Amino acid sequence: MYTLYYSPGSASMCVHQALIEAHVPYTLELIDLKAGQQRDAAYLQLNPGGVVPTLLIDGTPFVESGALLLTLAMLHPHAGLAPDEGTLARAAFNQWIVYLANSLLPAYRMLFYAADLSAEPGMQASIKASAGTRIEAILTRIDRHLGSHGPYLLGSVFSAADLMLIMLLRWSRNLPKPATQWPSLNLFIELMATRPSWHKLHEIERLSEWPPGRS
Ligand SMILES: N[C@@H](CCC(=O)N[C@@H](CS)C(=O)NCC(=O)O)C(=O)O
Repeated sequence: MYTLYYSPGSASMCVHQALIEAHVPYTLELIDLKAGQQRDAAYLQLNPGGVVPTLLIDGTPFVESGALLLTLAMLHPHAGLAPDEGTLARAAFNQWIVYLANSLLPAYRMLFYAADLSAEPGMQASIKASAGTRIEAILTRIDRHLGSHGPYLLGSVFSAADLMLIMLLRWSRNLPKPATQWPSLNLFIELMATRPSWHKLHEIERLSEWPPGRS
Protein backbone atom coordinates (compact mmCIF):
# COMPACT_ATOMS: atom_id res chain seq x y z
CA MET A 1 0.00 0.00 0.00
CA TYR A 2 1.25 3.47 -0.89
CA THR A 3 0.95 6.85 0.82
CA LEU A 4 2.29 9.84 -1.10
CA TYR A 5 3.21 13.02 0.74
CA TYR A 6 2.73 15.66 -1.89
CA SER A 7 2.24 19.31 -2.73
CA PRO A 8 0.25 20.22 -5.87
CA GLY A 9 2.40 20.69 -8.98
CA SER A 10 5.67 20.06 -7.12
CA ALA A 11 8.28 17.30 -7.53
CA SER A 12 5.71 14.85 -6.15
CA MET A 13 3.66 15.33 -9.32
CA CYS A 14 5.48 12.76 -11.48
CA VAL A 15 5.24 10.13 -8.73
CA HIS A 16 1.53 10.83 -8.32
CA GLN A 17 1.00 10.46 -12.07
CA ALA A 18 2.97 7.19 -12.07
CA LEU A 19 0.67 5.82 -9.34
CA ILE A 20 -2.33 6.80 -11.47
CA GLU A 21 -0.78 5.23 -14.60
CA ALA A 22 -0.08 2.00 -12.69
CA HIS A 23 -3.69 1.78 -11.41
CA VAL A 24 -2.49 0.93 -7.90
CA PRO A 25 -4.29 1.98 -4.72
CA TYR A 26 -2.73 4.90 -2.82
CA THR A 27 -3.59 7.59 -0.33
CA LEU A 28 -2.43 11.20 -0.36
CA GLU A 29 -1.11 13.38 2.46
CA LEU A 30 -0.92 17.08 1.64
CA ILE A 31 2.19 18.95 2.76
CA ASP A 32 1.60 22.70 2.74
CA LEU A 33 4.96 24.04 1.57
CA LYS A 34 3.94 27.69 2.04
CA ALA A 35 3.09 26.96 5.67
CA GLY A 36 6.46 25.20 6.10
CA GLN A 37 4.97 21.78 6.94
CA GLN A 38 7.93 20.16 5.14
CA ARG A 39 10.05 21.24 8.11
CA ASP A 40 7.74 19.85 10.82
CA ALA A 41 9.63 17.45 13.09
CA ALA A 42 7.30 14.55 12.29
CA TYR A 43 7.75 15.02 8.53
CA LEU A 44 11.55 15.34 8.85
CA GLN A 45 11.52 11.87 10.38
CA LEU A 46 10.17 10.61 7.05
CA ASN A 47 12.18 12.92 4.78
CA PRO A 48 15.26 14.44 6.46
CA GLY A 49 15.73 16.78 3.46
CA GLY A 50 12.42 18.51 4.25
CA VAL A 51 11.10 18.25 0.70
CA VAL A 52 8.31 16.49 -1.18
CA PRO A 53 7.78 13.83 -2.34
CA THR A 54 7.95 11.08 0.24
CA LEU A 55 6.37 7.75 -0.61
CA LEU A 56 5.49 5.30 2.14
CA ILE A 57 5.67 1.77 0.79
CA ASP A 58 4.01 -0.57 3.26
CA GLY A 59 4.88 1.94 5.98
CA THR A 60 8.53 2.52 5.03
CA PRO A 61 9.44 6.02 3.75
CA PHE A 62 11.32 6.49 0.48
CA VAL A 63 12.39 9.82 -1.07
CA GLU A 64 13.73 11.35 -4.32
CA SER A 65 11.27 11.63 -7.18
CA GLY A 66 13.56 9.95 -9.73
CA ALA A 67 14.30 7.01 -7.44
CA LEU A 68 10.60 6.64 -6.70
CA LEU A 69 9.85 6.32 -10.42
CA LEU A 70 12.55 3.65 -10.77
CA THR A 71 11.09 1.83 -7.76
CA LEU A 72 7.50 1.94 -9.03
CA ALA A 73 8.69 0.66 -12.41
CA MET A 74 10.49 -2.21 -10.63
CA LEU A 75 7.55 -3.10 -8.39
CA HIS A 76 4.98 -2.95 -11.22
CA PRO A 77 6.70 -4.52 -14.23
CA HIS A 78 3.45 -4.83 -16.18
CA ALA A 79 2.19 -1.27 -15.61
CA GLY A 80 3.83 0.17 -18.72
CA LEU A 81 6.07 2.50 -16.71
CA ALA A 82 9.35 1.20 -18.15
CA PRO A 83 10.79 -1.21 -20.73
CA ASP A 84 11.52 -4.77 -19.55
CA GLU A 85 14.34 -5.33 -17.03
CA GLY A 86 17.55 -6.60 -18.65
CA THR A 87 17.08 -4.71 -21.92
CA LEU A 88 19.05 -1.82 -23.38
CA ALA A 89 15.81 0.16 -23.49
CA ARG A 90 15.66 -0.23 -19.71
CA ALA A 91 19.21 1.17 -19.52
CA ALA A 92 18.07 4.21 -21.55
CA PHE A 93 15.11 4.62 -19.18
CA ASN A 94 17.43 4.62 -16.13
CA GLN A 95 19.76 7.05 -17.89
CA TRP A 96 16.99 9.60 -18.61
CA ILE A 97 15.61 9.53 -15.08
CA VAL A 98 19.07 10.05 -13.58
CA TYR A 99 19.91 12.74 -16.14
CA LEU A 100 16.73 14.72 -15.42
CA ALA A 101 17.15 14.32 -11.66
CA ASN A 102 20.79 15.45 -11.83
CA SER A 103 20.52 18.29 -14.33
CA LEU A 104 17.14 19.93 -14.97
CA LEU A 105 15.62 19.43 -11.53
CA PRO A 106 18.60 20.98 -9.64
CA ALA A 107 18.69 23.90 -12.11
CA TYR A 108 15.06 24.67 -11.23
CA ARG A 109 15.93 24.40 -7.53
CA MET A 110 18.65 27.00 -8.07
CA LEU A 111 16.09 29.25 -9.74
CA PHE A 112 13.22 28.82 -7.30
CA TYR A 113 15.27 28.48 -4.12
CA ALA A 114 18.16 30.91 -4.78
CA ALA A 115 17.66 32.23 -1.25
CA ASP A 116 18.85 28.84 0.08
CA LEU A 117 22.21 29.45 -1.61
CA SER A 118 22.79 33.09 -0.65
CA ALA A 119 21.16 35.68 1.61
CA GLU A 120 22.57 38.48 -0.53
CA PRO A 121 20.03 39.85 -3.11
CA GLY A 122 22.68 40.64 -5.76
CA MET A 123 24.08 37.12 -5.48
CA GLN A 124 20.57 35.63 -5.67
CA ALA A 125 19.92 37.55 -8.92
CA SER A 126 23.12 36.16 -10.38
CA ILE A 127 22.27 32.59 -9.24
CA LYS A 128 18.82 32.92 -10.86
CA ALA A 129 20.34 34.24 -14.11
CA SER A 130 22.78 31.30 -14.25
CA ALA A 131 19.97 28.85 -13.49
CA GLY A 132 17.85 30.33 -16.31
CA THR A 133 20.73 29.94 -18.78
CA ARG A 134 21.32 26.36 -17.62
CA ILE A 135 17.63 25.44 -17.93
CA GLU A 136 17.51 26.79 -21.50
CA ALA A 137 20.66 24.84 -22.46
CA ILE A 138 19.20 21.60 -21.08
CA LEU A 139 15.84 22.19 -22.78
CA THR A 140 17.69 22.75 -26.07
CA ARG A 141 19.52 19.44 -25.66
CA ILE A 142 16.29 17.53 -24.89
CA ASP A 143 14.45 19.28 -27.74
CA ARG A 144 17.15 18.07 -30.17
CA HIS A 145 16.91 14.54 -28.79
CA LEU A 146 13.11 14.47 -29.17
CA GLY A 147 13.39 15.98 -32.66
CA SER A 148 15.56 13.09 -33.86
CA HIS A 149 14.54 10.23 -31.52
CA GLY A 150 11.04 11.17 -30.24
CA PRO A 151 8.22 11.61 -29.79
CA TYR A 152 8.91 10.15 -26.29
CA LEU A 153 12.29 10.13 -24.54
CA LEU A 154 12.60 6.43 -25.43
CA GLY A 155 11.37 6.89 -29.00
CA SER A 156 8.00 5.40 -29.85
CA VAL A 157 7.42 3.99 -26.36
CA PHE A 158 6.01 5.95 -23.41
CA SER A 159 7.72 5.52 -20.02
CA ALA A 160 7.75 7.08 -16.56
CA ALA A 161 10.79 9.13 -17.67
CA ASP A 162 8.28 11.12 -19.74
CA LEU A 163 6.31 11.80 -16.55
CA MET A 164 9.39 13.37 -15.00
CA LEU A 165 10.06 15.40 -18.14
CA ILE A 166 6.51 16.76 -18.50
CA MET A 167 6.56 17.82 -14.83
CA LEU A 168 9.86 19.66 -15.35
CA LEU A 169 8.61 21.27 -18.57
CA ARG A 170 5.49 22.50 -16.78
CA TRP A 171 7.72 24.30 -14.28
CA SER A 172 8.98 26.49 -17.14
CA ARG A 173 5.54 27.94 -17.84
CA ASN A 174 6.24 31.35 -16.24
CA LEU A 175 9.85 31.67 -17.44
CA PRO A 176 10.82 34.19 -20.15
CA LYS A 177 11.15 31.27 -22.60
CA PRO A 178 8.74 28.49 -21.60
CA ALA A 179 9.27 24.96 -22.93
CA THR A 180 6.34 25.39 -25.36
CA GLN A 181 8.64 27.62 -27.44
CA TRP A 182 10.91 24.69 -28.44
CA PRO A 183 9.28 22.84 -31.39
CA SER A 184 9.88 19.23 -30.36
CA LEU A 185 9.26 19.93 -26.67
CA ASN A 186 5.99 21.53 -27.68
CA LEU A 187 4.94 18.42 -29.64
CA PHE A 188 5.89 16.29 -26.62
CA ILE A 189 3.81 18.51 -24.31
CA GLU A 190 0.79 18.27 -26.62
CA LEU A 191 1.18 14.49 -26.77
CA MET A 192 1.54 14.06 -23.01
CA ALA A 193 -1.44 16.34 -22.36
CA THR A 194 -3.69 13.78 -24.10
CA ARG A 195 -3.02 11.14 -21.41
CA PRO A 196 -6.01 10.44 -19.15
CA SER A 197 -3.59 10.33 -16.17
CA TRP A 198 -2.59 13.96 -16.87
CA HIS A 199 -6.24 15.06 -16.63
CA LYS A 200 -6.89 12.98 -13.53
CA LEU A 201 -3.79 14.44 -11.88
CA HIS A 202 -4.94 17.99 -12.65
CA GLU A 203 -8.36 17.22 -11.21
CA ILE A 204 -7.05 15.66 -7.98
CA GLU A 205 -4.29 18.23 -7.38
CA ARG A 206 -6.57 21.07 -8.59
CA LEU A 207 -3.91 22.35 -10.97
CA SER A 208 -4.61 25.07 -13.49
CA GLU A 209 -4.83 23.83 -17.05
CA TRP A 210 -1.47 23.44 -18.82
CA PRO A 211 -0.75 23.74 -21.65
CA PRO A 212 -3.50 26.35 -21.83
CA GLY A 213 -6.39 26.11 -24.29
CA ARG A 214 -7.40 22.50 -23.52
CA SER A 215 -10.53 21.42 -21.71
N1 LIG B 1 15.64 15.97 -5.32
C1 LIG B 1 14.32 16.06 -4.72
C2 LIG B 1 13.87 17.51 -4.81
C3 LIG B 1 12.52 17.70 -4.19
C4 LIG B 1 12.16 19.18 -4.09
O1 LIG B 1 12.98 20.07 -4.31
N2 LIG B 1 10.90 19.44 -3.72
C5 LIG B 1 10.46 20.82 -3.55
C6 LIG B 1 9.13 21.05 -4.25
S1 LIG B 1 9.31 20.97 -5.99
C7 LIG B 1 10.21 21.07 -2.07
O2 LIG B 1 9.76 20.21 -1.35
N3 LIG B 1 10.49 22.29 -1.63
C8 LIG B 1 10.28 22.74 -0.29
C9 LIG B 1 11.52 23.28 0.33
O3 LIG B 1 12.63 23.12 -0.22
O4 LIG B 1 11.39 23.87 1.41
C10 LIG B 1 13.36 15.12 -5.45
O5 LIG B 1 13.52 14.98 -6.67
O6 LIG B 1 12.50 14.50 -4.81
